[in-house]
Amino acid sequence: MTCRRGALIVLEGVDKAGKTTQCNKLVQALQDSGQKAEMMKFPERSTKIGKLINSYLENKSNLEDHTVHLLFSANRWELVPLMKEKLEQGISLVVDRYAFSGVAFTSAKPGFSLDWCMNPDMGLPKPDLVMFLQLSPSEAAQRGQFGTERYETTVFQKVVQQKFELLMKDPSVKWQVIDAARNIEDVHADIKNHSVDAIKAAENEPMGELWK
Ligand code: NYM
Repeated sequence: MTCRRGALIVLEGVDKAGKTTQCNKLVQALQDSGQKAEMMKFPERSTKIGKLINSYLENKSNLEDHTVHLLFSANRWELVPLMKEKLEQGISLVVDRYAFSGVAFTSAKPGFSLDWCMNPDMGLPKPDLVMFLQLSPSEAAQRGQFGTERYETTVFQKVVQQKFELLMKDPSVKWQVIDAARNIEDVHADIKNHSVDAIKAAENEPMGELWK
């Protein structure tokens, strides 16, 4: 008997929405209930491409805007063989940011269309579920100061939020909006329920290709 594939579950949202905390809690909860699950995050800063991105985000180097967009995409593509291998082994992947962050952040810069930004990520493994952790800019501000990385300003994040809203109109992607203003445990319970359903549904479905 062939093994059932794992599900590709993505968490997206503006900065401070609690994505990383919730990804960690979800992986732990899935493992505790006997499911095979692992976490991944993008950008994956440990690869050669990831190191270029890291230095850019930390303002230690400057990269031309199109160039850095393509590097973020290349950083996803370089991990596709590993992602597919794990999914085929029945491991569900919980991913902290994916192509949607790629498009939302670059298209928030002047002169970048959504279409141009989506192109390089077309054909990536398609998530079985994308949960968008919704948090208003004022609620995000109450969670403390932004860090010192590039893009971490309230003005830029507001535009990023609008770009995410445009992406969420695409019915070819299974979006689920999660109210991230609630306490950590309530948000987690919600995320876990949606994930368990997605894992069950994915077992019987072939892997799709994003935006194709
Ligand atoms: N980011 C992330 C992009 O601009 N493009 C992408 O494709 C991805 C995946 O990098 N501000 C931005 C969003 C974040 C930053 O932050 C990565 P973190 O804290 O590592 O998630």
